[in-house]
Amino acid sequence: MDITLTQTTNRQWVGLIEEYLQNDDPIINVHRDDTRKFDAIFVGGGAGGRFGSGYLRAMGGRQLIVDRWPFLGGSCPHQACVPHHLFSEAARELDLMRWFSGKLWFPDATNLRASILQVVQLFKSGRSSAHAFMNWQSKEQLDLEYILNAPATVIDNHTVEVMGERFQADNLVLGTGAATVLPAIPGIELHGVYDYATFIENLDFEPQRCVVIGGSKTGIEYGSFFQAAGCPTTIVARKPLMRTSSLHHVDEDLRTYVVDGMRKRGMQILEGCEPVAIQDDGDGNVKAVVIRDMQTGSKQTLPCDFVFVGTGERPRSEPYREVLGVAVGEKGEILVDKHMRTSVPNVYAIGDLIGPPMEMFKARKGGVTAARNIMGEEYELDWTDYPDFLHSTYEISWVGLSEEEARQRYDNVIIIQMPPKGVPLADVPLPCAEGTMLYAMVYPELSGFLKAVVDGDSRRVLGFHHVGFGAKDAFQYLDHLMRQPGGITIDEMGNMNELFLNPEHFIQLCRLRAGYYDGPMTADAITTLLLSRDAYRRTDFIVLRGEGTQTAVVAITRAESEPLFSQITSVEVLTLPETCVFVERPEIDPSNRSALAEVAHELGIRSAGTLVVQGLYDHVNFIHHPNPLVVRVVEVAPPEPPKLYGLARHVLSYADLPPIRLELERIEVRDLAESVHPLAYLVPCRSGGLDDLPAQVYFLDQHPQRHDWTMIGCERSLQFHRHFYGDEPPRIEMCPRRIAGERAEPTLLKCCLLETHIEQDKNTMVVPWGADLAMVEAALRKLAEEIEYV
Ligand code: FAD
Ligand code: COM
Repeated sequence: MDITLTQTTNRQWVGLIEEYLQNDDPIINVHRDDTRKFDAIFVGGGAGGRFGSGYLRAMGGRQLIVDRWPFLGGSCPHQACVPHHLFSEAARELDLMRWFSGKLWFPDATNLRASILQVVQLFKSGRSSAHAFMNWQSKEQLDLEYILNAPATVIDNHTVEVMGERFQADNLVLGTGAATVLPAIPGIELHGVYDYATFIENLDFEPQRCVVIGGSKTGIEYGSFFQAAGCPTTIVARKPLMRTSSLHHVDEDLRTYVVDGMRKRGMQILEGCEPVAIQDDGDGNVKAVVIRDMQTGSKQTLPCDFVFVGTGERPRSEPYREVLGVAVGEKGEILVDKHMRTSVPNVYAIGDLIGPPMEMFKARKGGVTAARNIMGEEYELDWTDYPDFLHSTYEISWVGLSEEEARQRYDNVIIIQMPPKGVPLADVPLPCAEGTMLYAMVYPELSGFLKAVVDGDSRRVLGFHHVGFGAKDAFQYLDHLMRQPGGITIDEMGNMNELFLNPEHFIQLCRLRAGYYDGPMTADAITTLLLSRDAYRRTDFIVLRGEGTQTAVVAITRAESEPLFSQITSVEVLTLPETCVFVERPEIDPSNRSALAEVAHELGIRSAGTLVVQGLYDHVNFIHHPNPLVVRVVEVAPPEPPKLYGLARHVLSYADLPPIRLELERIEVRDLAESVHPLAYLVPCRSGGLDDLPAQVYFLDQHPQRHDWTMIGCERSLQFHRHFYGDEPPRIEMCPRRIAGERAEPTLLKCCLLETHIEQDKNTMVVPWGADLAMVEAALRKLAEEIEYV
């Protein structure tokens, strides 16, 4: 049938396609009166061929598509993406019904069984309208020339034969796609064994029990649909699900969420196993699948009446190898350069025919790339990195690096994850948004998963990973933004005007997580931020530095204490910038509480404030609500500094004590001396500065000749005097203990009557006159016993 001169409508096309699916006549739409040679013949009018043709035509070239089917668009609308999305939507609906069985407005779904056959038939009865649109649009809107329902045979690199007629072109673009390679096992030909294409074309019974062979995307997607429909399903896969070589950048946490979720819904997943045979029930129907554990070699028989082969597809390259001699790779994929040129001049190849990734974006962009180069443009396509997705009963999308990959390449990887690592899934009803709101309220553990992977140094987004619904679109834009020069930073993301509730909750939150904190210094913002982060197992407090010297301090608890890092589970904001002071004091040891208390005192920070010090070795520590124990040190002077005070300060520089601030109460020996006017003075020992008193000074420790002196000393000196000279001179009391009297406030002083031990006198600690550091430390510790500190 030649429709070249007919103005077609979508409705006409539906009828035509239905009719031509049943016969072998070609549908011809070729401008015979156009004398120009074709710039390119597209062999295969799938996504690659159709998009390439459209682009070439728009660039002013002449093209011809030849397809064996009576419609354009290829496998996508006929047997692949479109039915896949229908089945996945059905799976999502059915899954919801099962979880909510008998709840709210949901009917009892205990015995719910959806007909798989009916959904397949629904698709088959509707797909022609999508096909029709492809044909109509290609002809009436894009002005493409095509011959449909006619297989093409390539004769040479310029010639294609269709239904006995030869067409010439400057170039050929091969885009005939891929097909499932069925495993070569006994029973593969039995009734009841299907791949994605035959499942749609040939299913003629209602499956009761299914075995999916292969863990490909299709295996996971269709298997999830069968299980949700009420057909118990087992997936048999050689590798762990989602760890097949055709999927890259799969994050392990995301994978765990997905695969655990499938098991939670009753699917049996047998990884590390391969099929050995499919058993016949005696009537040519499937009875069971025999599988073998690849490690142990043990066999298992899985009864079923339905086998779905989801082992992935292989390019259909044989004819081109034979006729044109194009170079192919290990799996039969036609090898092309970034222009989509094959090894044969003027022959291009695109789409699934050139191997993985077998995705629409590559087919369409490949076709466009071939067209642009054919039309004289130098244009390259790099398909090595791309966003990806699949369905279980969820929509699962990811782009960029997984956490593991990022950690291998970057030092400062920041993870924003929902539910956070280590927190029970049921504790966090996030990410709730499109399609997960009901789950969030009733089954929080089913409300999805998301993860953002960020480079904390550059603040660039490295990867996003999502399980839920409705994020797929956002991911293709995220991919685009991430591929801009310099990528996209979380700060740029934070500037987006969100259409909230959106499944990508991390858009705003991610700003709060990466390194330097430039989010709001509010308790809510900080709490939200930290609850989505991990902390090192020894971290109990976090100091957040904002703009300038803005500083906040929080206390945290972690989910676990064993792993190196675990999720922060609670946050107590101790202080915000209004009450927190940050200083750099390189000479201060910030691990020394008393030193921190001293700086706080010096800066006038009292018990309502907080001081954060960046000190020795750039270490950072803080003192919160400084309220050090104030100890009065009553001590005679000289020497300078008074000895006990000097010892106590020394002790505070190293001992693990609560914050203590020393206040010196000097007993000035000179003042004592000047209170009397003797002929001479006798002082206990030669302490610096006491030799120029108003009268002659003698030192008791030198045992001088007896003079008419007045002694400045304590009880022990008097005992010495009695011992040396047999009498008692006039004496001015110098004993700190006596002078201090009874004290209410914590006091440290010394007494020469003590020799080997320290004494406590209510709040006063008394050490021997010749006390060492250990004794002073013990005295201070005793005074601090009642003090609570961190
Ligand atoms: P095809 O679309 O397969 O087109 C090849 C065309 O060549 C067909 O029209 C065929 O009739 C024609 N042809 C073959 N031999 C001849 C011949 N000798 N003469 C003339 N014509 C011939 N990708 C996504 O991005 N998203 C999805 O959701 C998605 N879901 C999928 C679900 C399933 C079950 C499968 C199997 C794949 C899915 N894919 C998906 C992948 C996607 O369908 C393919 O990557 C894409 O369709 C490939 O396009 P293509 O043009 O290379 O090949
Ligand atoms: C989409 C088919 S189903 S195509 O990519 O528009 O040709």
